[in-house]
Amino acid sequence: MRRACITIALLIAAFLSHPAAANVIDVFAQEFEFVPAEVGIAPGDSIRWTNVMLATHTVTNGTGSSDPLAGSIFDVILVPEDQFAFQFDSLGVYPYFCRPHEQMNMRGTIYVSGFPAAIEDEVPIAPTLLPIAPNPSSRAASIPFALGRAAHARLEIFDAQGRRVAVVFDENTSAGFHRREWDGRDEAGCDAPSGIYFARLTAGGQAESRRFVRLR
Ligand SMILES: [Cu+2]
Repeated sequence: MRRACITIALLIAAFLSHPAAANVIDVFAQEFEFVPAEVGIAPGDSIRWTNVMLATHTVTNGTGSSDPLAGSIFDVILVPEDQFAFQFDSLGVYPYFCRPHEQMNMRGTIYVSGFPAAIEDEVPIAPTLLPIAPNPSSRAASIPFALGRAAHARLEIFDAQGRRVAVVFDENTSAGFHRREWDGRDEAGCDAPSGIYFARLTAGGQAESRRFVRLR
């Protein structure tokens, strides 16, 4: 009897916690910025903030500490490696900020729209490359990046002379955080030599580059 009750409770819990097509989108506290800073989602989607810095941050709704509504919906302290997820059920625009780094303009905005296609255009694609690891790398290099909204994106590797060495990917990419590996091989499949390289992420006509070193 008790087991049946637990089973039914679990089924109800699973049903309630599983609204149709809800997504979880990652935002990272990275280099005193929220990345991506602007995210468009649909009602029922969740944002999951992760602090990948060694500093402590907060995720506080509102436009700043002078905002009378600051912290009224969420106000969470994230120590290094902490995560906080929040499900946005209601339509609206939700600005938020980090209390300790408000003066550094550490802010973001979540757009919750019932018409994702309409609001999508208002959210910048803002292709952002995050620090490549390991750096220097001897074999594969892990390249983290983020997009503010879904877009066709291309990630290329160039050498110090500006020659393209490899195309890591070139495809439609969802909003949020991603991580791709460059296996260290050039377009001919040969191991690229030691040296300075640049990863370049291009999306929506914008490009961002990040330097890294390869040591074999
Ligand atoms: Cu902060």
